[in-house]
Amino acid sequence: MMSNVELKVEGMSCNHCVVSIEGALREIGSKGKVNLANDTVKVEYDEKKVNLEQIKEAIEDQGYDVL
Ligand SMILES: [Cu+2]
Repeated sequence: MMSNVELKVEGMSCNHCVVSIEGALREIGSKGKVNLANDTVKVEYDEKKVNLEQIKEAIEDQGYDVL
């Protein structure tokens, strides 16, 4: 069962941010899509493999704040 969440993320400004965040989410086995226009990241993930806390940590580890 796949879950979807949309997170508000502070500090994203350019394509480097998109690549960093989407890559970090891929590494933990989820699929992220950054939207720079409204500062959000949509994440699709399998709750059996990864939880929301890990998703937030992966983004924060790249240097961004999850609101
Ligand atoms: Cu950037």
